[in-house]
Amino acid sequence: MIRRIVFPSALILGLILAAGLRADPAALYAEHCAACHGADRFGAIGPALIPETLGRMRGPDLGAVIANGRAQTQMPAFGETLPEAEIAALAAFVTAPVAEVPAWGAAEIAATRALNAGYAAADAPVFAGDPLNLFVVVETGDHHVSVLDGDSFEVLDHFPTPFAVHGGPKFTPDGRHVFIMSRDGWVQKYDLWSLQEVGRIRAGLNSRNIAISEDGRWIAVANYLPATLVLLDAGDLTAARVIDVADRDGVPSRISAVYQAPERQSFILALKDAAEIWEVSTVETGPPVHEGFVHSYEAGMEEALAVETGLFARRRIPIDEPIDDFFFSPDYRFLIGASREGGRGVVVNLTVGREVAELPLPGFPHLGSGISWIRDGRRVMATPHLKEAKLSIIDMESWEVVCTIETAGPGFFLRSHPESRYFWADVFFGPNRDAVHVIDKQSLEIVKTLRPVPGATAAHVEFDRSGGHALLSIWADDGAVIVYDAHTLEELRRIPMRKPSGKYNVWNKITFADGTSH
Ligand code: DHE
Repeated sequence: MIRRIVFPSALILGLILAAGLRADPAALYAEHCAACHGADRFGAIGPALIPETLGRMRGPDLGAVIANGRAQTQMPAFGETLPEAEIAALAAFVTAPVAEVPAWGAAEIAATRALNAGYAAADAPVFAGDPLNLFVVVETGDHHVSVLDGDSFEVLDHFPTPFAVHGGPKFTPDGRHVFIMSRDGWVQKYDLWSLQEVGRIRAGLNSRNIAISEDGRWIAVANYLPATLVLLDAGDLTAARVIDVADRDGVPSRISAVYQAPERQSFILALKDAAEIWEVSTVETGPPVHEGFVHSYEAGMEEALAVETGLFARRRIPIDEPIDDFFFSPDYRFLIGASREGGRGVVVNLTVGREVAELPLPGFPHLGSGISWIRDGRRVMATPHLKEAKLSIIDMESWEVVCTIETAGPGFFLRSHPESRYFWADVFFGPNRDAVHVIDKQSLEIVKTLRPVPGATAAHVEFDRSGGHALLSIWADDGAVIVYDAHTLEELRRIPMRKPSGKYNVWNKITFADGTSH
């Protein structure tokens, strides 16, 4: 019989203390974990065991995973073989910072590149449905992705991903290939016509997100560990360039996130540990040199900030404070950013390269989940707040917060579609995390609050290509994707899934439809 052990976190320290010197966690790690998770804890056939990844994982506590194993993975249960104190010591050991980050440059990255030997590119989709109305659904419960036909809602494929996928997958402009990133820095390429993995490569040790260039040729990987921006060839997954990310004084910085700016043919990224935004060209002609931007540079900085030329040329835009999270105007002239703790947002004109407005945004705004649409002839955007039960609606011409909408709790994701009169806002935190608000885009009134599975987190919505259906995730191990009629808001069907998180419609993503994420 399997012994199920649950570790209330308060017990862990006591157990370690009680174990005294008996449990040498480094020796325990070397004996029981290193073969799969790497001697340096940065992963091997198993995921990296470092605080940068583990601290962000939702799910059972670490002691319980070590004791009980992970279903449907090679992670065994140690509850029968190790005393509780040793399990607690191991859990503490793998959540402590790692003293030394291994080198992860072009050679190390190249050594991880693994192409699928069985992959055969199909000449046409191997299924009958509309290839541009597919959904890619990330199932975090079993570390798989399901490919869903957006008309019949049939699951066309269910394939394994690297451990702990985070952020939105990125699609080639023709919608044929999708790139998926894990927190451990793996980038997986999948062919949506052949329904097969093409290959994967580990571009970082702990990564933030990825972006694809406007022409579909390059994938930018934003890393926390090490502090690099890696440019992959989207065709064969080779690393074309590894750029060390450091401020103008040479101090390394993590990247908050990177996005494609299609109108500018560039990637835009913000540095997390330095007050700089970078624009990296994705065309041979280098970055667009906009009249006026140079004047924003401080005196004496010209040399450090000299404009580079050619493919991947970088332009630095100095700002007042580092930003964690950001959003763009649809023409990519303006970046709206915030440091989550700062209580204020800033608007940066990317063309002239300087801050042009400030916004009062307390309560950890989650601008990365922002959406925008036209209301009364003016473009507005909405952002949730991770620590306040409200949404802020911002006028994108005057840069004023025009109103806030009270919600049943702090939310995480927003979604809409050009053909929908509503936007959907989940309540991700607190006792009402099973609720989702449907809000009229013009009146800004909550027209309905759905609570499809009382007690279970309901979050992240995506529309189909036509805007006629909205799909909502129930984030539970025996969860589901629920399909709603997006006009009547009636539930139509439930598709069982293992803790589905984000889902992404090919058409909405490749057309940058108003209401979807980047
Ligand atoms: Fe995310 C997207 C940052 C925690 C699920 N999240 C993003 C993006 C950023 C970001 C910058 C946009 C990247 C992109 O799509 O290219 N996320 C952060 C954080 O800073 C935060 C708060 C802390 C952290 O862990 O890093 C955070 N995110 C989470 C979670 O805990 C979530 C709910 C579960 C998980 O998988 O880790 C989560 N984040 C998501 C999802 C998206 C995302 C599903 C894509 C949304 C979309 O519709 O595009």
